[in-house]
Amino acid sequence: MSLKLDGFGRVFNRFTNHLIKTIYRICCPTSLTVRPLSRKLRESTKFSGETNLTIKPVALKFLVIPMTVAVAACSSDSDNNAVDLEPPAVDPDAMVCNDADAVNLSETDAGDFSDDPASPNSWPLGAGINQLSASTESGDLDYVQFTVGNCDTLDTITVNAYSSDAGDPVAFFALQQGTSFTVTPAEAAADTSSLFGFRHFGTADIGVDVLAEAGQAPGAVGFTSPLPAGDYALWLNQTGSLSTYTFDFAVSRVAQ
Ligand SMILES: [Ca+2]
Repeated sequence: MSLKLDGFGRVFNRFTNHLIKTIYRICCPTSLTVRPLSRKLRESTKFSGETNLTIKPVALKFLVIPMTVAVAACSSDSDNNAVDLEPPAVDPDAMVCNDADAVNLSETDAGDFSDDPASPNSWPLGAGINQLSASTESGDLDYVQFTVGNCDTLDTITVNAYSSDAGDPVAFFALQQGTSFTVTPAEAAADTSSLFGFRHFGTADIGVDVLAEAGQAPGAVGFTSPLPAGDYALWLNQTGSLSTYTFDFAVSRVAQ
């Protein structure tokens, strides 16, 4: 970025140039060169270069003009040259990384998972393989809310095991973002647009990562795995015979 300054005396030019550069450096990450052309005070102040700015009247000198030029030049640079801004500084006190290890959640230990979408079982994930095990059948809905901690990502959800007493080959799961599930099964059946992702799973999916495909479900909000830190609600459903399932939730932790 280059600006040419015209219309000030020597001392005022130096003062103005310094202010422009200082303010510009605060506003923009790119360098700026300001070159005075004349020491003669004129009725207007002109700047040439990429921005070709003209600012009147000169009575707005000292603070107003340098600030205007710097901000205008910054805006011009941002619009025309797609300036990459520095990422916002992260407050270390506000960003505490999760340090928990993987933890399993099962109906064997916790009892039947919640049937209430507004109050699912809570499951904070840790680094490693977190296993979710339960059984479901017609009339038994399972709702679980899991949390991916700061500095963690949920990379995959792999079907570890699935079996059905009467040979029902598939069950169903869906995801929403947040701490509760807000869509009823009937609403989801009619309109999937409020679901973050969903997928059937069953005997044919042992060893398969169902997270990635759930994010590509037609009509859903959709996502690309891995999932970042945040709260997610899981709805597991089987409209057929009693089926048991185990998922492996694989969580990675970014090195600190
Ligand atoms: Ca259950």
